[in-house]
Amino acid sequence: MRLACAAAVVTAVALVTGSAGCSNRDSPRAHPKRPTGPPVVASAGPGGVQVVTIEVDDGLRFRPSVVEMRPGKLTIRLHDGGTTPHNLRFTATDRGISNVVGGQTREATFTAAAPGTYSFVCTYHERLGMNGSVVVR
Ligand SMILES: [Cu+2]
Repeated sequence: MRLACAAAVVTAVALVTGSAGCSNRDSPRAHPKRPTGPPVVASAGPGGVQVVTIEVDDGLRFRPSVVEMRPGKLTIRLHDGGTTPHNLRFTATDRGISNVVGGQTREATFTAAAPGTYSFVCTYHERLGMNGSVVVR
């Protein structure tokens, strides 16, 4: 299984580097996956790229936390409606979307050619169960 980053388009905000606040002291196993609702099917966008918006806020959850798509390209728009910074990182590839906070939206387009489940986390709040997955059918 492979999830490749095809392109990254960022809204007009400063590029944030690094991952301050990340800690691996606690095992993620202590906080199992808890879907925040039913899976959401990514919608068809321009050029055959599938699109989904994932909302985050001070509740420390991805909504939706499970996204379903067909094999192909998926643009994820990560919108933070709160004041807590978040990011999104696919655990198998270390690719994802860097910090959003305070009303910002960042998006990136990924290619998932093969069916499978691709897990992602917010690296800041992984230990608190902030995780999700893209299911390619
Ligand atoms: Cu977070």
